[in-house]
Amino acid sequence: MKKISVIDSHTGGEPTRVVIAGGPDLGPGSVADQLEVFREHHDRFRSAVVNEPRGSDVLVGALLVEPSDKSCVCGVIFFNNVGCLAMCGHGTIGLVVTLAHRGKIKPGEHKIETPVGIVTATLQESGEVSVANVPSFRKTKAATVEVPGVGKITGDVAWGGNWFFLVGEPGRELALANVEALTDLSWRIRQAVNTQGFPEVDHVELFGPPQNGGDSRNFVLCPGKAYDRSPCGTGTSAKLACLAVDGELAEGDMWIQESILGSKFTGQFRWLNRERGEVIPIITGSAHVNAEATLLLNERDPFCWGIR
Ligand code: PYC
Repeated sequence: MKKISVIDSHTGGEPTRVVIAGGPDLGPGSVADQLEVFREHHDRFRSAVVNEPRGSDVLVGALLVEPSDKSCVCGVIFFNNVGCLAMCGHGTIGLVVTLAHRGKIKPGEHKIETPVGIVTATLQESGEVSVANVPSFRKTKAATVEVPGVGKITGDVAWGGNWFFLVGEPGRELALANVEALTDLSWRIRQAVNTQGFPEVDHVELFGPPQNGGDSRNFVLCPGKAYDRSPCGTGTSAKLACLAVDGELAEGDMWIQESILGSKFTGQFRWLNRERGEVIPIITGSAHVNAEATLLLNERDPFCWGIR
């Protein structure tokens, strides 16, 4: 019987499961190198941790690994129901709150190595966490794609630690009652975007007017077809990069992004390279630990490695 120790939390409603013991040995190297080993040799471990019957399509896993940069408190590989994520904003906030819950860190600044770069998380005395994310930028403004069954949809392609297609006017109200329609629309958009020039896009982000005191509400569809219950840290980062280059938000000003649930992240940015349109987004939010558990993997269980 294999045992895996995990701590669960949620950030604005979006769950994170941090693997604190029992993970595979990924060998030496950077977290990007370790991600390749994880992808190549340990995909069933990923599935066992996040997929049914122990998890769900919504759950994001966070495997703690050795950082190659020793100034970092840890390295992390994020994963979901279908594969690995380059970065995860809500997951980083969940990870920091989990490390604090375990007494591993105190309020202050903590660097974390991800496969796409080092992020700096600040745990505040209040328990809130601010994440200075990886450099973010817009690749393409106003790309129009033909979406079968829908028509032409225009959006921006931007990187915020994952690749996003951001649609400002999706033509549907961003309300929980519309989740099925929003999921169907976003999935169609993603397929059209991927086949019509942007194969790298893995998340679709729809925007609408705020309903809970923020600046905007979003609906984010993740690569495994689950929607993000939080405002999505990497999605908010991609949005900040677009706002910055369009001159719609000034350096240091606050942008409050609501999720489809109404939970909020506060975003700000600082310029990294104004000519190239590169910003460092800073995303602030809160997470709550809600379980400490040991997962049991018994090879005699037909669904030991998850339902995939
Ligand atoms: O917060 O960056 C994020 C995220 C990505 C996928 C789910 N959450």
